[in-house]
Amino acid sequence: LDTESQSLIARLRSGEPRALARAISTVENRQPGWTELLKALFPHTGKARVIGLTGAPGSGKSTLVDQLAKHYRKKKENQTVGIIAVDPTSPYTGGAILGDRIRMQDHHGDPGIFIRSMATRGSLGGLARATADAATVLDASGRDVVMIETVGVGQDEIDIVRLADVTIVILVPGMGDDVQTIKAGIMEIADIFVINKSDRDGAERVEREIRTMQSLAMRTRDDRWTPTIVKTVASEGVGTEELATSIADYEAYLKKENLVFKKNVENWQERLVEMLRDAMLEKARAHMDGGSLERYAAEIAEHKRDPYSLVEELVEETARAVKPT
Ligand SMILES: Nc1nc2c(ncn2[C@@H]2O[C@H](COP(=O)(O)OP(=O)(O)OP(=O)(O)O)[C@@H](O)[C@H]2O)c(=O)[nH]1
Ligand SMILES: [Mg+2]
Repeated sequence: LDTESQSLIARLRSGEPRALARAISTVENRQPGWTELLKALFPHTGKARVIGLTGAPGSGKSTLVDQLAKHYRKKKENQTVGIIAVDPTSPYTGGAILGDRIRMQDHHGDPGIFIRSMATRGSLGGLARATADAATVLDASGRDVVMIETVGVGQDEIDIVRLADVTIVILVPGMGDDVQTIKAGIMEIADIFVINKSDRDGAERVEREIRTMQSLAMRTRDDRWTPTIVKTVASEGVGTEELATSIADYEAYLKKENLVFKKNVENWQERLVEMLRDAMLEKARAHMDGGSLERYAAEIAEHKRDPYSLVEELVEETARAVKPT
């Protein structure tokens, strides 16, 4: 590592927000030295509690994250918090992105809360990778709690929350947001359900639906935990304490059942596959000039060659090229 990187790491480890922002940008944008940086930071990770929050656009994720952040700051240990808000870039919620940024300025002035928004859909290495790497940097910087907010819409989100120690799925009453319409995949990842906007009619109904779904579940979870349900009114701070207690309860449960390590191994297994896939693909691409992929695709579409032999050839070529001489 050059002296500049070393000094960046030292400043980051002492909690300096500017160093933190710079390091996250470096890994997020895959700037020169990003892997070296992550390699150097990895030994300092594994201490932060990572909490993932997901839910439909406008369900109150940011408001809830905000409340939790305040809670952890005040709570006995005066914990430091890092927040990653994965921006919804879908045009439907375009207006909400700006709203997020403004609302989250709330903590400005408290260096104990660091907020970063990621708008990197389609970036090199993918959104899930970028988010995971940003979380690694926050962890290494000594943040006690890392919260990741993401809109619960698809596989990307499931991949993102998978790296969390605790996953919270936020539902709201009404608005066709009933349990039935929520993607099954999203419902399954919840360790805790939050019914936010409980000041509205229908919170009881959502709770009943979750209970019904739980009683009908085809199989019990591997960890045998029954996800808790917490009702909140995030905009008023109602239910924040109870949610924090539920989070702590689940963490205590994992510890008591010796499941923390197991969960970590499972997470890493998935992430390793992804990292390997990325790295291999990158190597393969390095052997093709920019236009090759498009040209190959055209040849296949025209039935001039078959994709199966092509992939075999490319894999062999790449393997030959990376073999040490
Ligand atoms: N009535 C009511 N409004 C709430 C509650 N919690 C949040 N809101 C409001 O709902 C709106 C959306 O809240 P956000 O926290 O931005 O929601 P979000 O899920 O982060 O939204 P995106 O990031 O755009 O997906 C804001 O106007 C909040 O003030 C609640 O418990 N009750
Ligand atoms: Mg938000």
